[in-house]
Amino acid sequence: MTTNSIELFERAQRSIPGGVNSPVRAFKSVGGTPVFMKSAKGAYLYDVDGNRYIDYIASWGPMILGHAWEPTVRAIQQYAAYSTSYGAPTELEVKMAELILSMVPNVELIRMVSSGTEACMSAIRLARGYTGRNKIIKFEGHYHGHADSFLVKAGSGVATFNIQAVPGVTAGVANDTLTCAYNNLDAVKQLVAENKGEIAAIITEPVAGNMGCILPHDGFLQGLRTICDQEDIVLIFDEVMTGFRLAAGGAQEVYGVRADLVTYGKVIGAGMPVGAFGGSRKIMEHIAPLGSVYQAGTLSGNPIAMIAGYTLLTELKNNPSIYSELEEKTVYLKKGLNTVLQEWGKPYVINQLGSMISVHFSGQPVTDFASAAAANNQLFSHFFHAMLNRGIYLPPSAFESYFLNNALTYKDLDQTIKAAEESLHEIG
Ligand code: KE4
Repeated sequence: MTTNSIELFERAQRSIPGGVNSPVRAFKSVGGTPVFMKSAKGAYLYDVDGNRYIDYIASWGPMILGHAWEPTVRAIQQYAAYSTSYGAPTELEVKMAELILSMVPNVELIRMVSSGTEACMSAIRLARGYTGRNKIIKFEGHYHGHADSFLVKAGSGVATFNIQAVPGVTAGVANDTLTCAYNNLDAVKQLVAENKGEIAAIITEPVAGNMGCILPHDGFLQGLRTICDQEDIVLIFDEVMTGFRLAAGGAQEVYGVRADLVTYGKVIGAGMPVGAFGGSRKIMEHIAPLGSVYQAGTLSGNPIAMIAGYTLLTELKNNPSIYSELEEKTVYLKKGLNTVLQEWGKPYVINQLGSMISVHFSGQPVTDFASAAAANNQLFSHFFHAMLNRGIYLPPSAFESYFLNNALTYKDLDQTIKAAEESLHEIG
């Protein structure tokens, strides 16, 4: 029963475009009415009709230790009483920057912003200012936020709604964004050769999470590193999703490949609005006020967001076993889903790394946007609702990764696997 959600959604559409403040929340690709949440605790969400859900979105990544994690809540309450914003530098920002630098060794300077979009937008501007070049390469199905340069063949909501060309993005901007298939190093080499000396940056999700979860092929990231070294191109890892989720050092630590610039979001704010971009001093020194690449933000380094993120990152740094616990839980879930999907007997693929996982109803490996889009995503919509009706909250799109939180118990995982078995039986 979701009466209150239905009423709220009707009311919301009278004052908010589509009734939501971010398109993927609208359930448009899976159909039906979005569920309005009232509260959450640990691994569980509670909607406005009193239904409980086991959460596999984790607010699209941030809630890695579960919702309303006590130390973060207490820190926010304490610091909010001092003021929620100063518009002046604070020690909290210095402590946060020092903590991130201690966890990601190749980041020598870091700038805080208020979203992943801002982080990626600023990183691209910096790469262009540093190199004096205009073009960037991004991969089809990757999503780096909604800045104009990135809305070319993007993933996440842009893919979910199959928006081929986003109105409002000028041809001039779009022409400076080159795209090719993820995991296709030859295609990257061809683009670089065709645009010799014109490419400022290659930006990639080191592990893609915006077309489902898709891993880099062996050698792909190192291949990008080599190309960038040879061509003086800035390599940007968009770790808004993977940063501090896959490991304390993110995908850079997992794959042993170092980018020139790295962007962060989600986990570093513990659910508060935070993004960041950082990298080598020689590049970051071009950012104002040191250099002329201008970037700014009224609420950048906001004290409440800083103390929330600092509290969470400190826990992750001091307890690296959290990552192995998350991996073990995700592998357990993967094994259970594999069992029920094999019994179901139709084509499927599960992609997983660390606590990122996604199920694709596909008879071929899902390794790039084309193969993700070729999956039976209509069937995913039915699976999504069958799971939702059984109290399992998956991302409402086949073009998203699921995120596990460490508050999940093995009982929750067993309940999820059971719900999947029943859902697959229901959808036939
Ligand atoms: P935000 O501006 O939404 O904080 O971050 C943009 C962004 C940048 N880079 C990556 C790899 C991302 O995944 C994101 C945002 N992720 C989506 C989920 N796929 C946010 C959910 C939403 O758009 O509501």
